[in-house]
Amino acid sequence: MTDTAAPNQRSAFRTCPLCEAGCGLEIELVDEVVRRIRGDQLDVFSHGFICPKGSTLRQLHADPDRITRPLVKRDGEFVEVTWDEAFAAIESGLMPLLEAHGRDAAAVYVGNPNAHNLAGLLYNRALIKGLGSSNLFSASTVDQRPKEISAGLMFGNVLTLPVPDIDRTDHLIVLGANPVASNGSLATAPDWPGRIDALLARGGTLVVVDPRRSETAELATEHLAIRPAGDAFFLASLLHVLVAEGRVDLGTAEPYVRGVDELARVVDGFSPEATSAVTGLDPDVVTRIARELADAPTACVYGRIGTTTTEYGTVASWLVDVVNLVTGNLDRPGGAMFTKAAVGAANTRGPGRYGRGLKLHRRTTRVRGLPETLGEYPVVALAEEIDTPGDDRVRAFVCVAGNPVLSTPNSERLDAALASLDFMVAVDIYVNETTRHADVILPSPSALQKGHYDIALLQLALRNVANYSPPVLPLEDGQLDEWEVFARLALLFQGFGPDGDPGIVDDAMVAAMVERGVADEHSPVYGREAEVILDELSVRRGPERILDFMVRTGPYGDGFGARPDGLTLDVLLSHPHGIDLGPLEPRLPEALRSPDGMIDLAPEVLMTDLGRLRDRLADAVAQPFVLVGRRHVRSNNSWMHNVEVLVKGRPRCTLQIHPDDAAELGIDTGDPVQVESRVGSLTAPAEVTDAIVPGVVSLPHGWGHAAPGARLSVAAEYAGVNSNLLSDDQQFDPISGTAALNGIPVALSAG
Ligand SMILES: Nc1nc2c(c(=O)[nH]1)N[C@H]1C(S)=C(S)[C@@H](COP(=O)(O)OP(=O)(O)OC[C@H]3O[C@@H](n4cnc5c(=O)[nH]c(N)nc54)[C@H](O)[C@@H]3O)O[C@H]1N2
Ligand SMILES: Nc1nc2c(c(=O)[nH]1)N[C@H]1C(S)=C(S)[C@@H](COP(=O)(O)OP(=O)(O)OC[C@H]3O[C@@H](n4cnc5c(=O)[nH]c(N)nc54)[C@H](O)[C@@H]3O)O[C@H]1N2
Ligand code: SF4
Ligand SMILES: [Mo]
Repeated sequence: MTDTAAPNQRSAFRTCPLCEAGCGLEIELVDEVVRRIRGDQLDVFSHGFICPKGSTLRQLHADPDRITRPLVKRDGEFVEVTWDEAFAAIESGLMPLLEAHGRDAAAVYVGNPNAHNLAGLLYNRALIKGLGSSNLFSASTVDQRPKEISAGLMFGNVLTLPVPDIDRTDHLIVLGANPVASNGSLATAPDWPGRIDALLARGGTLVVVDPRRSETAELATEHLAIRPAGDAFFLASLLHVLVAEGRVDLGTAEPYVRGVDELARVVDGFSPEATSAVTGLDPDVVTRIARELADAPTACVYGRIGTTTTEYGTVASWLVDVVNLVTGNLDRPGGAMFTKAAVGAANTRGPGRYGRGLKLHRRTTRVRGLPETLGEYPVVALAEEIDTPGDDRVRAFVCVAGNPVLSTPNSERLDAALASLDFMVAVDIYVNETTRHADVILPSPSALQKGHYDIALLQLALRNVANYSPPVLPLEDGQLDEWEVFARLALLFQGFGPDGDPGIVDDAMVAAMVERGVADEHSPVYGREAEVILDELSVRRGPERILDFMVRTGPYGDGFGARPDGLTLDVLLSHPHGIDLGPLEPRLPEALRSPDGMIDLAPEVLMTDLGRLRDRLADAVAQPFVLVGRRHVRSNNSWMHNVEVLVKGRPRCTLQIHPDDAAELGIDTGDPVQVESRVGSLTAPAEVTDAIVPGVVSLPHGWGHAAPGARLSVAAEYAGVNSNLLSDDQQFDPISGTAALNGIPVALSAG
């Protein structure tokens, strides 16, 4: 925070927590009221860039619909209660269920905002451990889980995933991502549009592979309109050409790669001619794209949500990295590189290169026997775990910063299942489509009242940067901080009653971290007295204390004296615009964490799954219509439609359809179209556009705000429809359990 001219005015600087880009914000306050939010010109990473959502932290904070006091449902209506009453209601509603039916009687869903939230990232684990249920679900299985698994299998750690070095590359291929709207994902960088402009300005090329001519495709040198779910086949064909033409070159990664001999087995049967019916792409074009990749001085393939959320998500995610690897582009500037994050990265701990690797599928769900990944079950199984009778069914639900009724498949079934629960508690800021089913809602403070360090996403940044923002505004009198809510829930779940002291959890967590550090020969505090370290940290509590320890023991940290000019939380606090730790550098083999210290090019489970793709090639039946999603720069998943400045104007929840298909159906822009899938149906207004290929229609997710009992007065006026009424809980990628949110077969009729 810095003081400006008038004593009642000041500017504060804070990282935007709304998406992965993490732009720096300059927040002007007058009399401690936020007046204006702009891009922070001095931010070391974003240099003043923000999107239209960034400035709306002000409206979100001031939104009269935002919950600021705990709510308990009495006779079907939410009433405001004290914190003590709310926790007492959880104790009396939940604990008897757990005692009678066991811990698995409760399920947890951890939603997307937790990924951008210090309290969520640090304290959720205590809550989950305290609950002790194996029924853990999260947004990961409607998102990035396939990429985490392919990275875990190849490199040994799920967040050791290569990011596209777009600032230095000559040739970028983007599959199933629209960073001009989304601002990028699993590739943290503010201002993707500016970075793409710079790529093109320096003579580089951008190829976008997408069934829609997206905003990013509009900027591209070339757009390939692939059929939905075609990416794994397209990538296999690129490999086929590279192998057939003797263009395989592992570059500097070569000494650390095993499985190269298996390449022939990977590509067997996937010539561009063989995959053309599934991808919809001309074989000559695919062959040329492969040659261009091999010829480019540096190149990088980057795949995102359109590649992960399909039935072949894990194979596609794997093949992206294989293509980068065999064109010599892994771990070199301009290719796909590994970030060296200041905080929290598993790939900066320990001796380097060797690790435990990834174990998959250790247990399965009760009803369908779907396997676990990274300790979680696929969210496509959540509804059935609640609504399928049985003594061991899920009867209670804890929802932390999630809105699965709008964001997960077969929503109608989940909506009904949540209504049938014996007890539900939510930690959230709105009464929305999901939280309306809760018996108790515990509010978290607004973003402006919380400190911020993006522990997760800075591990995937396109530069090494560190940036901590303290809270801009204080908590209200008596308001609990979000970490205190999580800690108190953790104690309650463990049986310590409703009024536990959150400090107990906090102290125990930091003590455990310090104990581990002093006992770890690779930690800079190895062999030191835990008491002395704890004492040095004791000026703070909560997330800031834990963060201080993580920063100081991280790769750039001061090591509590070992490296006196290293980073501490104090150093971060004195750099409100962030600290630039430099461009990404090659990190092989030290970044690996695999059991044998090698990159596995051909993990067995993925090699086996290729059989499923070969079967698909054999019966490539043309589907009538398939549905895909899309994002808009003024939306953020399901929860920012209550901000008037973001939703006003032309309706955005439209069904994009090609003019030929529209003509066949006899519809025009604005006409209602009925869309039906195996699990549900809805009616949406048509948007006739040649930006989408024939046979494919697109609807954005996160809309459908007409639910009775929700308190979203603005969003209700711009309700739209919920696209996940159509996505199918039986259609998913079997390795990761991730839902196929793209490529859903649908039938259309004029509505
Ligand atoms: N069809 C289709 N479905 C999709 C997708 C798609 O592309 N197509 N995308 C998927 C993806 S990638 C994701 S990540 C998921 C997201 O889906 P979810 O994980 O369900 O997340 P959101 O929709 O963002 O809902 C976030 C919730 O957190 C609340 N919230 C916001 N800020 C805070 C906070 O600071 N603290 C607390 N406690 N609560 C807060 C909001 O009110 C809201 O209820 O959706 C997925 N669903
Ligand atoms: N404005 C905004 N920004 C966001 C979000 C948001 O909701 N709004 N959500 C955030 C979150 S949680 C995430 S995970 C990221 C996601 O960020 P992105 O991955 O960039 O997601 P989208 O913008 O939905 O772009 C996905 C693209 O994939 C295309 N597509 C669909 N199916 C296929 C397919 O089978 N193959 C190929 N090649 N393409 C396909 C779609 O047409 C679309 O253009 O965005 C984040 N940023
Ligand atoms: S792109 Fe927009 S929403 Fe994302 S961090 Fe930047 S300002 Fe926030
Ligand atoms: Mo996401």
